[in-house]
Amino acid sequence: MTVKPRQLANAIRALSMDAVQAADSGHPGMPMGMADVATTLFTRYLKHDPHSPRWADRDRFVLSAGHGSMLAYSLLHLTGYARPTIGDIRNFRQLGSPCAGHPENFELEGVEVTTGPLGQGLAMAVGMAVAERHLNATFGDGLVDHRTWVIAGDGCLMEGINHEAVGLAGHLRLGRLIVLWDDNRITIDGAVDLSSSENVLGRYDSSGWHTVACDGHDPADIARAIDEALADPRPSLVACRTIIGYGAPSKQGTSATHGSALGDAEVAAARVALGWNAAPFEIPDDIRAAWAEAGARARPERAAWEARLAAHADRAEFERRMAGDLPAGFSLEAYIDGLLADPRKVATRKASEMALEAINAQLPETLGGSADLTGSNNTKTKGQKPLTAEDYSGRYIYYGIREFGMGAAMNGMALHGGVIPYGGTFLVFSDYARPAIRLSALQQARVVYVMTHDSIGLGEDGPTHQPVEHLNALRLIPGLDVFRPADVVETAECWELALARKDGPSLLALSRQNLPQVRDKAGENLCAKGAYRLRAAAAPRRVILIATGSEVEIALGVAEALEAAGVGADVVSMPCWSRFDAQPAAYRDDILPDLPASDILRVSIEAGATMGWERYTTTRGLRFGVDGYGASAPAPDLYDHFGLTPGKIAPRVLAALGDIQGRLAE
Ligand SMILES: Cc1ncc(C[n+]2csc(CCOP(=O)(O)OP(=O)(O)O)c2C)c(N)n1
Ligand SMILES: [Mg+2]
Repeated sequence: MTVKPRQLANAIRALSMDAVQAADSGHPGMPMGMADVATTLFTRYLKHDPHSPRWADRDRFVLSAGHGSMLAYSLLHLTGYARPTIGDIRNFRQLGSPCAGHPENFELEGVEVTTGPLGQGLAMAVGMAVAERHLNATFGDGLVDHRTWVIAGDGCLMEGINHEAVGLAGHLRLGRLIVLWDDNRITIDGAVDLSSSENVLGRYDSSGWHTVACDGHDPADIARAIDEALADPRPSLVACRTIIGYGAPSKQGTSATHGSALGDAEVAAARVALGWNAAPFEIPDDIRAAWAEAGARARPERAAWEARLAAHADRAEFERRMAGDLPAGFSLEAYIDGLLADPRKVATRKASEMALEAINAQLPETLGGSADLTGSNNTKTKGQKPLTAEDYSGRYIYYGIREFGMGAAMNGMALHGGVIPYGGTFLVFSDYARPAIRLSALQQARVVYVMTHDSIGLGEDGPTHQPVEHLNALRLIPGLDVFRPADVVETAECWELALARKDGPSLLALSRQNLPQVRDKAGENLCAKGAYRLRAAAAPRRVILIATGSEVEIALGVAEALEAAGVGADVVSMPCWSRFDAQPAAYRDDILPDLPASDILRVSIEAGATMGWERYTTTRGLRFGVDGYGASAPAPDLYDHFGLTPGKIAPRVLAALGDIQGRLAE
């Protein structure tokens, strides 16, 4: 190659500063600072083929410092991916361009995960590295043998989740994970030492990582450090000393380059300083050719891999798993039939374990785990061996008390492909994992959150452990299916739906307390519609009781009391709002007929915040729930205390009907 590495890197610098300038918004500093490191990685180490971006054995590259998105877009464009085109880059940050403000996995091949919320990219990379080792243990070196590379900034390392991710990666000795840290000592507010005096390498060292430093503007020194990282069996942190905004003569080294356009004068001065004579968005032919050649480096390797796959005994299974398809014969029907024949009263967390026994036996791709609540979340099935540094073939991960780290790692696993991750904690601690749950949904990742102890029904642990606002807070996350099954059958159905959903996450909210089996008829998966009529009114219908999870049993009790008073009441079980909302209007109108409250009173019962239930009860209906914090007591006492018993709800429903009658008579 006659073109010097510095010139290759300058192509990244020019595209980045010009795109940010054109948009008059964006982050030029990071791409300009890390251009030399990224060039070394992409021209000498990264195993990828822009012409086959989904090649299963490609290295995964994660730009954890997602604000430096122009770095990723430049690299993808220059190495020969079909998108982004130069037109896409010209439209950086504009509506319709795949070059979004921060990299989005659903916009561009080669963008493996969505980054921008600092810290999560690196934590997702940990999950990718786990998936890689697990699949390697399953399918062997011939099919799975790749690395996970991360570019992270000071922010990614400062965020709390970094502690969780680094702890997990060190413990699992994920030696194929290499983090290139943009050690520029600058963040938005100024110098890193305004807010931090941490010995970062020391922290990584003590977590079982290999650490090494290099001059991030010297290709030979960068390569030396990467070679050292490759040779070390531990995960590696490479501290790359860089100058943010490298090449912008009056602004480099300062936070002024972090997140705003450099300005026309500074861009012009940078062209001079870098010796870059090409017009904006133009790449000189020799430099373009050299980048294309670098992009084609791994093509022979990919071809050899294709040949190995073609001849591999497990080819069909490997392809199925990487495509994310469930095995053709997968079904929970036999298991559910067994429940119908022999009804069970169990907590839905136990019901989830029972369903998982049937699921894990049929689906080798599930990778379970819990954030140190295995025995409470009921996430581990009988045959499940732990996944450890000594044995990556295990299918159960002890995440430790790292809810956020677990969620992010599961996102990485799901987006790596080949595995379906599920992981547990208490529903109340969904708050600790919430940013990862949000990213599961945004990234369309199939992750299953198993969240138990889903209400005051957990009892004596009290209000710190009793979720109240969580169900509705989670339902607000667009693209997340929140399931709250009422019994052992619904739990199996919800699991079926979660697994079948290739393009998004699901969260199962499960009870600690035992619940009677309310479903007794075989047939279709009724939870698929999100809500269904569990019991139809016997007397003329005046009330529709809508309940979820453990409160369906209560709704049935209320219906009984109302019917005894001559008032007909439907009971609607509503395990999943989002799925119900997606049903055709005719179905929704059948379940919740659009009538004035004078004709039918709608009542919701859920042991959580009532705000939001107006959506289904209308503001004229009644909403029974818990609008403050819970309390410490045995569950039955709490249900009574908060007025969530048939004996307390039925009279209030009758009184409301009486009021309506009274008003009508006036
Ligand atoms: C969780 C989170 N908090 C805050 C931000 C806003 N933010 C974006 S970049 C940044 C500073 C990051 O500093 P560093 O990683 O050192 O990036 P550099 O300035 O070196 O490019 C902040 C605070 C964010 N994207 N994510
Ligand atoms: Mg920085």
